[in-house]
This record gives sequence, C-alpha cells and structure tokens, in this order.
Amino acid sequence: MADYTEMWKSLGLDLESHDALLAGLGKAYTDIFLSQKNRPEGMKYFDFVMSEVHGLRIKELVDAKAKGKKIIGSYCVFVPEELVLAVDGVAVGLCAGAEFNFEGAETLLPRNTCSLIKSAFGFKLGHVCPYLESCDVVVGENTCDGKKKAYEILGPLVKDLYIMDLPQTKTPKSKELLKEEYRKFIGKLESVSGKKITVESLKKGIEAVNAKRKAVKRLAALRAADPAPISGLDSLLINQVFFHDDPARFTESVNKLCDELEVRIKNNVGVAPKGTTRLVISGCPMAVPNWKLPYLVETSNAVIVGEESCVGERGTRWLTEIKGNTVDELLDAITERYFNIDCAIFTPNPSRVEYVKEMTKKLHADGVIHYSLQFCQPYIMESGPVEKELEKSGIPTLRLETDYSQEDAGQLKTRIEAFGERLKKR
Ligand code: BJ8
Repeated sequence: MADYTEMWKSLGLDLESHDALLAGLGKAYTDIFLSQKNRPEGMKYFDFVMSEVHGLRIKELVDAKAKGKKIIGSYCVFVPEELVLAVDGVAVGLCAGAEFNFEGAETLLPRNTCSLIKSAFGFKLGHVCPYLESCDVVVGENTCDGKKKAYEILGPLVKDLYIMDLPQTKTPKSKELLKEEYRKFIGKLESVSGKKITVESLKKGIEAVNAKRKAVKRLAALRAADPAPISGLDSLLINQVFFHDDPARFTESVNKLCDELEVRIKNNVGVAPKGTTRLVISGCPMAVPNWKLPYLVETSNAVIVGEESCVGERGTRWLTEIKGNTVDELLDAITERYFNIDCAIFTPNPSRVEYVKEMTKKLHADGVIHYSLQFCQPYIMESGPVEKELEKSGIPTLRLETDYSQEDAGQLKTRIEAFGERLKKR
C-alpha cells in the first residue's frame, strides 16, 4: 500500500490507533480469507479492495470531494443510493463490524447496546474510520430503538447528521410516509450538493444501483450449485464491499467473478466437496470486518450458501423499476422498492420468514442458522417465531446470539458442529 499518512492526518484520524486497527484487520484477513482453499481467481480483486480499504478508496473519495462531489454516509439499507447518485454524490455504508474502542463507546452508550452500534461509536470516538471522517452528511434512520436514540448522541459528534424517519408497519399510510421522507431527503441532497435531481439523473442513478444489485443477485443464484463454487465468507465479503466500492467497478468485478463461477459449476469445481452441509444464515447484518460466524461455520465442515440479511439478499434482492416520466413517478418506484425490505423493525413482518423458506429451497440448503447480535431486540424477538415456523416447515434451525468478541467462539463452534451432526442424521 502507498503511504497515505498525510491523507489520514488531513482527515483527522488518530494515526496510532488507526495503524493498530489496520494491522489487526490485515492479520484477520490473511488468517480468515487467504487461508481458504481453492478460491476463485476473481476474488483477487476483492483482496485488493480490502488491502486498500483505507487507502485507495479513501483517496478516491477525497479526490471526488475536491471535485465538488458530496459524500453521503449511512447505516441502513433504507437510505436510497439512487438518490445520492442522482445528485452526483457518493454513497458509503458506515456500519462497523469490529470490537474497537468499546470502552470509549460505553462512556456514551449503555453497556447493553448491540455491537453494531457500539462499534460505530467506537470508530467515531477513536477517530479511526476514514469513511466516516470523509462524509459531508451522515444519515441516521429511525429504525430500532437502539439506533434511534444513539443518533441523538451521535449528532453533536459529526459534521452534519440528517435524520430520516421510517415507518414500522406496512400499511398504505406507511408507504406514503416513506415517500415523504424520501422527498425530504431529496431536498437535503439538493441543498447540500447544489444540484437538482432530474428525470435523467435519477434514471441514471437507478440504473447504476440496479446493475450492482443484478450482479450480486447473479452471484446469489450461482450459489445454488453443489459443490458450492464460492465460499460463504467470500460471498459475504462481496456483499460488504457492495457498500463502499465504486458502483461501476464493483459491478464489473462481480460479473467477471460470476463468469468464472459459471465455468466452475460446469466443471464441478467447488470450494468444498459435493454433499458438504449447506446452510443459510438469517438475521442481523454483518458489517465489515465481522466475519466471525461464517468463519466458525466454514471451519466446521459446512458451507454457507446464502445470507438473508441486509448485507445480503434483504439488501439487494429487489430492483427499482424504472417506471415514470417525472421525478415524482420515479420516486414512487423507489418507494415501492424500499418498502419491500422486511427488516425486523416492522410489525408484523411475515414476508421475512417466507423468504428464508424460499431461499432454503432454491439454494438446496440443509438448514438455517438464525444470527442475532446480543441486545438486538428486533431480531432476537423475531428469532423465536422464525425458528418455530422454519422447523414446522421441515427446515432445521439453529438460533445463535453473539457479539463481536471472540470469547464465545469455542462454544459457538461446538453448537454449530452439533447442528451439523443433526443435519447429517436426517
Ligand atoms: S433495514 S436490519 S440495516 S435497521 S443489530 S442496530 S436492528 S439493535 S441493523 Fe438494520 Fe436497516 Fe433493519 Fe437492515 Fe438495531 Fe439490531 Fe443493532 Fe441493527
């Protein structure tokens, strides 16, 4: 990696803590990803992206800012990237997946806050996230109670925190509320960028995001093959990179990888022998560099073939229809698309479990692991009924609750292995 010290300094990073974070990340990446056997060649691009995750990509953001583009950060898949692109902005995902500076985070947040929120605060307070520090606007969304209240505390810590209200039911009125929130968000984006969204710019934004989604959908479908042509770890990584890479370059790289996977499938080449236990993971999002659970699963004689998660199919399975000749009509299509997202903050939320069933079937999975982060009320609450419904439908399910620490890794591995045994006996 080139020397980016001056750039990091100019972003206000704490260089010592940042060096320590990068060193830890590099080691984890080598141990977890580079040790995998028989990886597709196409993963080299993602290895490169990760080796430059705080380098080249940040330089691109800094250069974009110098050209007058605005960087818009967010913590949720409800924030439409289409709208950001339509004002020629750059969208970056800010969710964090590392146990970093939790002591600092706990000076502002209750201890019983989920790791995802604590991590975001730990990064902010430790001045180690160049994505966050590059942002012109940070969008916080009113979803779970934890995030909602945490944004009140985050507000004074960031340059410009914009709050987006979200509905929690799926009624026609709620859809109107969502559209209204997106309309307000357009106002914010236009005022901060000085650019007006036009039919043309919005259509272009939709096309770019749809292309990304189509590429990851293509990847998701290829994972139905047995032997699995790609590991769950690598697929998760791609879904994580989805949130911060250049959209066109990302799309091209995923499609190239998919071309390679198609050849692998034709030649019966996989990352694990045919007949290896196949699992779907469902639940809380896994933000980069949270690779804990997939690593434990895939070193326990199983392969993950799908993620029902916002860093996975829940975030990408719907495309935005390019329908309409006015910005308002296109906004209807955008609202329609996002209103489908079946996050556990919605009540009731029956489509989520239905989709887990559908995924299990189409990906020929043997079972489901339901993954909740400790203290995440929405997903923990939903995990009981989800397990019950899946088991009733003949889909063995293992419910796990964990955090970002490694303390419970041994215990989790034992439970995953026991679940694997249960699946083998069927
Ligand atoms: S659409 S899943 S990205 S809100 S893990 S912070 S829910 S206490 S992340 Fe999410 Fe949007 Fe929903 Fe998706 Fe709260 Fe749970 Fe923590 Fe969570």
